[in-house]
Amino acid sequence: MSDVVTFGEPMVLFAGDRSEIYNSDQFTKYVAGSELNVSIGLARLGYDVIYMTKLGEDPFGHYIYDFIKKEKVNISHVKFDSSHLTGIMFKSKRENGDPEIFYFRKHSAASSMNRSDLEFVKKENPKIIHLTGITPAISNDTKDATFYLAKLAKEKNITLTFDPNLRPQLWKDKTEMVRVINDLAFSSDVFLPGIKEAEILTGLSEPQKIAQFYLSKGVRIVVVKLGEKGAFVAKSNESYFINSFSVKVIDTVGAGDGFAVGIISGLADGLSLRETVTRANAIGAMQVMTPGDNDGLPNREKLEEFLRGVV
Ligand code: KDG
Repeated sequence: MSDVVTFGEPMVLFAGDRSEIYNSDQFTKYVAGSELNVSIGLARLGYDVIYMTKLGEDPFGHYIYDFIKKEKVNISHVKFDSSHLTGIMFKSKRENGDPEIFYFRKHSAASSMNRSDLEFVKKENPKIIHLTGITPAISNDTKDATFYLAKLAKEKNITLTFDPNLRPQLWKDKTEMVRVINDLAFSSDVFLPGIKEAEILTGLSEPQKIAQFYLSKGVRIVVVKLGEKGAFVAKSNESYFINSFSVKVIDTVGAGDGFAVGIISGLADGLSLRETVTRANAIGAMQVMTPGDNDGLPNREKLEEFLRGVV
């Protein structure tokens, strides 16, 4: 029995040296992908994480495979696909705010994943399944597979954590994005929207009202991420704000994945909700201090040092 199962699309990331991709001359190679970032973060904390994906039979697919292997993520279900390519992502370098993002991922190997690739999860029976709103956006097959895992989590009483990770550029239209993401959110146990995402999904702007909306749909724990202001957390009998950590931001991408690592690991370690969200804020903060999408995710020692204020 593994601790966590997740699946999604990993990409080779080329991070440019200027504030626009157009003007960048030098690009540094990293590996990206929300669910992969979460898997890496959890593996660094010592969890047994199964990450499922499909990679192209190309240099980038092999590069990603070797990268994940080194991180000790369980990749026994990862497949290579010789008829599709590995996805690629570009991002610019911004001093302030979110970078510009551009993808080459249409018809990628990962977008050809379907529910039959996830049959193994039934036998695996993990404690937690983690899903994001990116995977259902990349193809109809991956959308179906995402709903399949959400249903399986319900049937087998597996905790489902869900990060909406809205990527409007991957959806046909906003109405479909909101409908699909809310359907998945309503079936999750722990929902992790950013405040701007939650505004798009609900039309509400106050964290308390947003949390109440999802709790009334059956979600057990709602954590609204507020960036520099920390997070608002709510479940049936408790709700409060938790402050963030003040750090020097190098790049904001991957903060939400770091946050999810803190939530999932806190739940798995049996921490209180307050301690769990504090850990989530800490890992999110550690991630934004680095240029890649997962290079700031800590091991236990670094996390404890950070929490003690040593760093
Ligand atoms: O959450 C960080 C991700 O945005 C990044 O690593 C790439 O998965 C990614 C995406 O689809 O944007």
